[in-house]
Order: sequence, then C-alpha cells, then structure tokens
Amino acid sequence: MRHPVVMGNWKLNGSKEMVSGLIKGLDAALNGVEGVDVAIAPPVMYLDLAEQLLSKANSKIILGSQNVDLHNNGAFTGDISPAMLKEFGASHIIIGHSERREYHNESDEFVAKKFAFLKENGLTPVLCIGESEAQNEAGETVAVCARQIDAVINTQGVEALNGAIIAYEPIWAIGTGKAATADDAQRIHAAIRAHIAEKSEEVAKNVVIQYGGSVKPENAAAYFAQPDIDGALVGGAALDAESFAAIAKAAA
Ligand code: G2H
Repeated sequence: MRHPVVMGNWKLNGSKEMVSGLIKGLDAALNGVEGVDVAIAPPVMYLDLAEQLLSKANSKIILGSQNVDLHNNGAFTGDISPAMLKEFGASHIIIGHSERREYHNESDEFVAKKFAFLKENGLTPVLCIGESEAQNEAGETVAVCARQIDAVINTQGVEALNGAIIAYEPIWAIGTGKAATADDAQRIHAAIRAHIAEKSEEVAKNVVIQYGGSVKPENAAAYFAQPDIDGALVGGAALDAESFAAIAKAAA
C-alpha cells in the first residue's frame, strides 16, 4: 500500500528568521495530521538549524535536501556529500530537478549516478523527471519520462526504485502557475507506472510517484484524488506554512 509524501522544495529561499518561523508554523499546523509523510528541503546552509528546531519540537516532519554530490569527501569544491546530509538528519534528497538539469547541465546518466550513490548511503532519492513545453507539444512526454527513469533501471535494475520516490514535474508547469490538469497528470502518472511495470509489477505498484509544478492549496485535492498520484513536490506554496500545511492535509 503506497503512502503519500508531500515534500517542500524551498529552492534558493531562506534566512535564519524565515526557516525558524516556517518550521514552527508548519509543525503547529500539522499537529495531529496522519496518513501523509511531510518533508521539507531547505537550502543546505539551514539544515543544522532545521534539524535543531525539528528535534526540539519532537516533530514528525522529515528533513530533506535539494542536491548531492557523487563523493563522500575529497577535492570537490563547493559540493555536499551524502555523509554530510546524513549527519544533519536529512534523509530525502531531491535529484535531477529540472533546474539542475538546465542550469548545471545534469544529464540523465549523471542523475542516475547520484541515485545510486544515495541508495548506497542509505538515503531516499526523490528523482525528478518531466518534459519541456516543446516535448509536451510534440507528444514526447511519456518517452522523455521513460528515458529519465531508464537511466536508473538500466544501470541499477528496476528494484533500485524500491523505497525511492519519483516526482513527475512537467517543466512548463514549474513556478509558472500553469499546472497540469489532474486528469492529464493522472494519465502521465499511469503511463510512468505502466512503464515501470514492464520490468516489475511489484515495484511499479509500490513506488511513490509525486506530482510537482504549481501545486497550491486550491488544486492539491484534485491531484490527490487520482489513483496514481501519491503526493506532491511543492515549490512556491511550500514557503508559506498555512499553504503547505493545507496541501499536506489534502493528501492525508
Ligand atoms: C517544481 C515545484 C517544486 P513550484 O519545481 O519542485 O515548484 O511548485 O513552484 O512549481
């Protein structure tokens, strides 16, 4: 039985004051909410503060992060290792976000290596996939998503997806306010699951597939009512405690 996961991707936003206010507000707003795993991914700079606040509040909120390097130490200026993320309590790590694929030229193969390295280090990969507007218009959505997932399956086997999270984020819907309709998103999620099922029905049945791209309190419930949508990866609306808590509650 799949369990929905709602994760806040804070991207490059935050300050000590903001992190503190947002975590306290969120923890209070989520008090007593069951049936959904809620995670946040602040910028790494604030993981220490976030971990302290969450542990002081005895919070159930899961800590995550937005990226990882392919090494645990060494001469890799500016990078952050799985071991470091773990030391600060981060378990759910976003990889392959379209912003990293685009601004940092991360290829499917590179992202797949990060996936393997996270698993090797006992962390949960949140693998972002999704098509551009041009690919969408050319009818290539499912093929693009399949290719991005196959980079993992073909190198690590389909079982590597066990325990991992896939976030389907159509690039044209990210931060644009142009969210995919719940029906369209369901169609793609079902196709992604069917693609995985070609290799293993068991893995396909159990893997969590989140939707991401302009998810808001107003549209969240419609996504979560779909049989193949297991929560959301939320950007803009995750920066407001009330909005993010409302989205999480809609998935509960
Ligand atoms: C997609 C999403 C979070 P937003 O990037 O990963 O952001 O909800 O702002 O579209």
